[in-house]
Parts: sequence; C-alpha cells; structure tokens
Amino acid sequence: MEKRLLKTLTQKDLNDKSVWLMRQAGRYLPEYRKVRSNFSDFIEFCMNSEAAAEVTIQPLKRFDLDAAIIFSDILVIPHALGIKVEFQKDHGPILDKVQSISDLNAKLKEPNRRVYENVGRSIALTKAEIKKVKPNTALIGFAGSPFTVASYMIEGKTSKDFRNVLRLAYEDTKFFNQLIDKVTDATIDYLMVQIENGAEVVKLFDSWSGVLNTPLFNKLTIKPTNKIVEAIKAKYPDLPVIGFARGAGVKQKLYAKKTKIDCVAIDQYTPLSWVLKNVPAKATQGNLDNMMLAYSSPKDIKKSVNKLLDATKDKAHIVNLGHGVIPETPVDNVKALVDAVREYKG
Ligand code: 1CP
Repeated sequence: MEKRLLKTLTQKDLNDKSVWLMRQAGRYLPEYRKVRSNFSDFIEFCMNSEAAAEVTIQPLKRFDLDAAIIFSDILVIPHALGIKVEFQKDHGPILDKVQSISDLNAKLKEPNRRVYENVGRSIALTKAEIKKVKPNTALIGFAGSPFTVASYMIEGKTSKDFRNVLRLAYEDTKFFNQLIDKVTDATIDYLMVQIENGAEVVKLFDSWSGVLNTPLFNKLTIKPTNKIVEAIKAKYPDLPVIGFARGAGVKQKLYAKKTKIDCVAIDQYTPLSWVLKNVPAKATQGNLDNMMLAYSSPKDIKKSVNKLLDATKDKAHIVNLGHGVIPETPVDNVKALVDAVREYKG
C-alpha cells in the first residue's frame, strides 16, 4: 500500500489527509532532551547516525504521524564546507563569518563528503527502523535553501535585521553570487546522498526568504531553488520536493510557478484561502499556528484542525504547522492535533 503522505503529494488521494509537524523531534519531548544531554556539541549530535535515527523515530512512537523528518540541521552545509559552527546554549548558532571573496577563498574548503554520508547513514538506519515499527510512515530528507544558509554564514548567527546580508546583496554581488552558487552545489550533492540512502521526499527550508524584495527573491530564492529542483528531477523525476518560503506572502505564487516545486509549505501568516486559490503547486502543506499549538487547549486545537480540514476538502493538503513546534509545547497538545486529523469525519 502506498504511503499516505506520498498519495497526498501525487494527488492520488485528496481527502485521506496526511499529517506531520515541523520540529516534531525536538526539545518539547522529554525523551529528546535525554538523548540531547549526551552531547555538548550539537553538530556532533547531528553527525551521530545512531542518535539521530533514535530521535527521528521518537515522535512516531507517541503519535500517529505520516512522516518523519530526518534529525539533522540546515547548518550541516556550512559545517561540511569547513566553516566552524557552534550552538551555544540559549543563544542559537554561532558561525565563523564569511563576508567577502577573500573570506570565501580563505575559509571555504572542498565539501567534506563524510558529513553528507553521516546524514545518509542516519537516513538508512531510520528507514530500516521505520520498516519495522511504522511501515506506512514516509521519511523526509531536508536542507536549508541557499539564501537562508548563506544568511547564517554572512552574519555568523541568527540575523536580527539582515542589514549585513542585504548590504552585501547590493554591494558585492560577485561575492554573493559565488556564495549562493557554492551553497547550491553543495546542497544538491547533499540531497542526492539523502535520496540515495532512502529519503522518499525532500524539503527545502527558506526560513528567512521573507526579508527579500521581489527582484532579490527572484534572484536569491527562486533561481537557486529551481536549480536544486531541476537537478533532483533530472535524476529522480518522481521524487516529491516540498519548499518552504517563510514570509514570502503573495510571492509564493511566483515561487511555485518558477521553482516547479511539487508542494508549497505555507507559514501561518498567509491566508489559506488565498494560497489554495492562487498557488499553482500539486500540493500545499502547513498553515496551523505553532503558537496556537503551544498555548491553546486540546479542545481549541481540535477546532483549528477541523477548520483547516473543512477548508482543504478535495485539495491535496498536508496537515502541518506554519513553523516548528516550540519547546514550551505540551506533548498532549501535539497528540490532540494528530488525533483530530484521524478523528475528522468531514
Ligand atoms: O539543542 C537543541 O536541541 C536545539 C534545537 C534544534 C533542533 C531540534 C536545532 C538548533 N536544530 C534542530 C533540528 C532541526 N533543525 C530539524 C530536524 C528536526 C525536526 O524538524 O523534527 C530541522 C528540519 C531543522 C531545520 C532548521 N535549523 C531551520 C529551518 C526550519 C526553521 O525552523 O525555520 C533553521 C532556521 C535551523 C537553524 C537552527 N537550528 C537550531 C537553532 C537554534 C537554529 C536557529 C534558529 C533561528 O535562527 O531562529
């Protein structure tokens, strides 16, 4: 039997809804925090295939989910390119900054394929385990989109106002293009390794694309995303690609059309009715508010899910949040969301 998520993505079944959640493996789960506490270094945790496979499976044991997303991070790409990446407690990521062509030449190395292979191995181990414990669950591989990854590399941390990133996008286009090209090529190789090891779907996270105006969005989000989609489709024409251009608003119409991505994952800011009418993708995903999930009652969560399911009747829509599960989210609220999808009667 074909997996439910794959049936949604290929429009084979529009009403047997699939559900998974961004950051479903994460700090809101006590069993995740336990494994996490064994590693002082977050990248080392991502590179440990046994631990990564274990935490990827954890949410499947608690909830009736249709997909698992491999446990890793978008900053694995800068790490593979030789950039120092550290996660300081409660401060997010800290990277060695890359802000000029001379930085590119001095700091970026040939991609370390061992990094890709470690994640590939996490995927292979997870896939084997899924086959045993939850055979109808699809396994999703992922990477950050080049612009979002580049923004961390330039700023050396989570950017507040993207001033340096946007300054360099205008001031030093040669540097910016080279950085985006290097990250794009590495991302293609990295995703290929994930697919070769068993990822059945891949997702690109462009978490910061919302800071780009239309010409920059075309150049820095759409163009590299399309290059990645074309490279994947040339080798794996039937492998579904999900794209998440957070904060892109009405530009998601252009994004779907020009990147030729199969499924557009939407944030919680864009009205769903607008997306369903205007975004030309085979499928859509998301839109439930992650803050609603954290801070409202199971009863109200069920109401929000029912509303989403009413609105997406006869549409290929994957139930998910508009951004990741936050650490403060009660486990029971996540269960209420997933159960509401299963209990929905239409
Ligand atoms: O110590 C911890 O446990 C830190 C929390 C954490 C987790 C659980 C980080 C640090 N990364 C991850 C795993 C992760 N990251 C996954 C797999 C798990 C799952 O989804 O179930 C995925 C898909 C990501 C992707 C990711 N990392 C994104 C894109 C999605 C998004 O949230 O917008 C981004 C922007 C990152 C960077 C990142 N990783 C971690 C932190 C604290 C940050 C910075 C976030 C920021 O800048 O606000």
